[in-house]
Amino acid sequence: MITIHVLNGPNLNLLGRREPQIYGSATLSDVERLVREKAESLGASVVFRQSNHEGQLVDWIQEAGAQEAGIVINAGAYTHTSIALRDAISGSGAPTVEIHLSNVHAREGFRHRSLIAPVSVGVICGFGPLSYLLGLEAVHRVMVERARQAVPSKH
Ligand code: CA2
Repeated sequence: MITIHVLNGPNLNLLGRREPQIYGSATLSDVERLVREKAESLGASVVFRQSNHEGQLVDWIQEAGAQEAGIVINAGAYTHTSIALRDAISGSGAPTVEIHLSNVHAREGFRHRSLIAPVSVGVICGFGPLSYLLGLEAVHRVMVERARQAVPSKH
């Protein structure tokens, strides 16, 4: 079974409780419920986690890689600063989709740069909680396709 780790970075535990004009009113638990429903419809297993600590996120990325799982990551502000997360993603070999609730390109200049985008399969931003579901579907499709290509053809 395909397993996807959905990882959330700093301050995302506050979702739905502060700055609803930017991030909406859904809490992280609401997002987790939607993600679990989507994973079930895909027939995938999901691990959903949040940490405010960079090293913890590095450990979880390594864990996903060791389990040959995929990753959907909203790295929060670490997206724009963390070489450690970038190295962890690239070293893990896990297909990774970077996601954001907000459209980071319509916001402050410092949010336009992502250190993890170049080592991710792709980036989805600006769709609120739907970004998580699109990210889940995208990484699932990539993993199904990679598994199909790994099976030797009969022809
Ligand atoms: O749009 C996103 O998903 C972000 O990853 C959210 C990060 C921000 O630093 C990124 O540039 C874009 C911030 C997450 C903090 O979320 C809060 C939620 C509610 C109240 C305060 C912060």
